[in-house]
Amino acid sequence: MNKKAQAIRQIIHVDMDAFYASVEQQDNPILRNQPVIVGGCGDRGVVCACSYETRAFGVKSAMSLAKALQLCPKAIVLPVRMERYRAVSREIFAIFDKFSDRVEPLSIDEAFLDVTGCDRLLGGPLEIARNIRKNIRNELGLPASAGIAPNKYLAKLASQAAKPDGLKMVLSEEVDDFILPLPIDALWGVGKKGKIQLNALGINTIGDLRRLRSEQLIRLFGVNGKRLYELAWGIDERPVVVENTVKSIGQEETFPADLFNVDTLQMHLLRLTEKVASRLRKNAVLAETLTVKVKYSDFQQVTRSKTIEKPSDSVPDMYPVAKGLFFKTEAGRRGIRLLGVIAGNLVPCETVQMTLFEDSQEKCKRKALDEAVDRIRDKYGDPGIKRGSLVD
Ligand code: DCP
Ligand code: CA
Ligand code: CA
Repeated sequence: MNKKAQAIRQIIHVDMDAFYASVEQQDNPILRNQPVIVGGCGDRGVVCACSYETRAFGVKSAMSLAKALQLCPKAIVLPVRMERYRAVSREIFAIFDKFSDRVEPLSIDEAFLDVTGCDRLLGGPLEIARNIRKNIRNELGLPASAGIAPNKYLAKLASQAAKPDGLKMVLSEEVDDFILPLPIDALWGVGKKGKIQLNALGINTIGDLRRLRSEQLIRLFGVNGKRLYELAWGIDERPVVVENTVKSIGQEETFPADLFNVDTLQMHLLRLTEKVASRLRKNAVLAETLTVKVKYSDFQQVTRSKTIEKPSDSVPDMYPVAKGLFFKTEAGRRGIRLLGVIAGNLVPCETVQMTLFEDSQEKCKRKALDEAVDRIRDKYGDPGIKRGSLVD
């Protein structure tokens, strides 16, 4: 582990406070200082965002609206205006870009900035973070919290600790004081299940977790154990990855002879879907939409697209959608010379990391299978592996 390299990095994490709710309060002054809930979000009746005025009552995001209104009957519930939040998000990222050319978006309302070595031009990290928050406040009227630390993980914990509307810097020598008392679910990857598992072992804080050796954690949590061990020691070597400008990932194939046979075409469709899924995983992104592209014998081209229920990088989620789209074409009735699968509306797969231990066993198995296929493909090229359960 290269601790030296870690110590000299300066990472800022900025995360907007109660983002959707704050935008609503900013756009409509009547709502300011009022308990505001933004709800709906695909699933009926769920809290997407809740202003800090509601949090005193115990309202949280992902809670049912019914429960939230029980806790905070005076809350004003507003519908989601996704377009507006996306537009504000673009303005926030434009501000980030003014302060660093090393910006990694993590979601609609947060990013990491690597400001290592920026001191002379823009001031030290503290000054940069202050100015970013000031800019966001002055230009957009919105509250943001920021954390500064030697790595991404600690910077994110720091911004969390600074909320709402605050700034916190954790110096290398302060890392232990900062993280040891934190509950273990402050560690990336420890969700509800992981917490229960660890609590059962008498491990409640990150400090407690330090008592376990790396091997013990690996025995308990497999590959994730190593990562937990490092995080418990405040180690996180992941670099800030500048925005992936990839907007879609697609894979297509032109056949040597036009294909009429639907079964053969489905085998190709599965193979193409596997390749796309594999590339999604490598890029740490999830697809929100899938498109199947078909070129008929006469070169006429059609595409069929659909939004996937939950953004995914997994073949068992993606293939049934791809198949549905495929059957919306004239496959079987007309010869097909080209078939393609395209994943679009890519979103960072942060949420997947965050719920490492939340996943149902089934999902873990699928993921393990997906990753095994990735490894074989890396080693031997296209494996020709077929998932029995997916092929008719
Ligand atoms: N969001 C959502 N559904 C969730 C969680 C979040 O739709 N289950 C949306 C609404 C949030 C936005 O994403 O405003 C950002 O999510 P955050 O987790 O950053 O939460 P907030 O910004 O709302 O609050 P905080 O101040 O805790 O960051
Ligand atoms: Ca936020
Ligand atoms: Ca966020």
